[in-house]
Amino acid sequence: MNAPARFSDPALPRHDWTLQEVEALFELPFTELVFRAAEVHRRWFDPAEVQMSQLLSVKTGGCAEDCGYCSQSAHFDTGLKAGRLMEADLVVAEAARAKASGAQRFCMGAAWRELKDRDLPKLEAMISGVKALGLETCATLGMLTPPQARALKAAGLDYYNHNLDTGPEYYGTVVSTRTYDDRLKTLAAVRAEGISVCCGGIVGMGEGRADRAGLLHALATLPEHPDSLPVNALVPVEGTPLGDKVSAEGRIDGIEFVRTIAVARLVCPKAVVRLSAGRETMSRELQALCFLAGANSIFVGERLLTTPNPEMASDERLFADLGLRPMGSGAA
Ligand code: SAM
Ligand code: DTB
Ligand code: SF4
Repeated sequence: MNAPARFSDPALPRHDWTLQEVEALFELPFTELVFRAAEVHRRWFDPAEVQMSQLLSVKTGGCAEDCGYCSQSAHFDTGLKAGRLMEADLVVAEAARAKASGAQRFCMGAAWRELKDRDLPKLEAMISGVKALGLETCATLGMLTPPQARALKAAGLDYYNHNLDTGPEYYGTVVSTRTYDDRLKTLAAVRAEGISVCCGGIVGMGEGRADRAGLLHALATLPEHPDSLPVNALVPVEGTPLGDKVSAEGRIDGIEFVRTIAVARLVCPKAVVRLSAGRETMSRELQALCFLAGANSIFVGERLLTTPNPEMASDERLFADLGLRPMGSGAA
């Protein structure tokens, strides 16, 4: 017989989390929550190591979806200039620069509702070219069909990013052009083809703690936990409904952000938890707390997809001051 959950090892992955259990973690005293998360983090990872990914927007703007946070939706006037899908050789040249500056994974993002078969050959060329540089490959291209997922895997795709973004109840407030179920279908197609899953969400969109718990509950009860779990803090973009709302009402409280990271670490103990968008306006101390609470991945480079990210030199100083090093760098 399995031991009741409260007696079992807290570092072992579980898929039977209840929403109430996830909510109860959020309610723990802050230092207790961070301590527990730090303990679990050490069971699976070296806490001095941080994985580094670099993003490139390979197709910018003009997206058919109406995600209320996004600079790239054609539904909002954000002043962003839409572009065409980049040529593969230019993408591979950018990836080579990313590798030279220390990135281990290169993530190609496209502002699409779904991948169209006509664009597959270019994507395949990009993925195989980036892979040939010795980088891990990641793509985020919207919804995929199972045959498309198979083709991307065959081209050398290691990770696919497809976020659930928030709890199921708040989802309809954030986006109306697709459903939670649409997202789950693509995640299942990606998994079925043996591609690693990168799936997380955004906090600070005006959602409540119950929605943050709802997101983490949804991730923790997937048939397999995400391999990468990005926690983005909303980057408010002028002209988007949620960006304008957050600019008026204020950003997410830093302590609550750290709580979200810690709960992510506890409910998906083996996932690489990524401190993702929003670092540009976070203090060094807040980022340090995120690393203590179990974050062990960041995006590097001065741009995310369309918004700014800290300069490489300031991240290098932060790593040096905190005694952190890139994952897999071999240093002791
Ligand atoms: N179109 C694809 C999709 O939506 O899956 C891929 C690109 S989309 C920009 C990837 C993710 O970026 C979104 O799921 C969302 O979590 C994050 N994101 C987009 N805009 C953001 C913002 N302003 N602040 C924080 N995260 C954001
Ligand atoms: C993820 O969760 N965060 C990244 C990546 N996956 C694709 C994207 C962040 C985008 C932030 C807004 C922008 O730069 O446009
Ligand atoms: Fe399009 Fe992705 Fe932006 Fe939504 S988040 S509008 S799907 S690019």
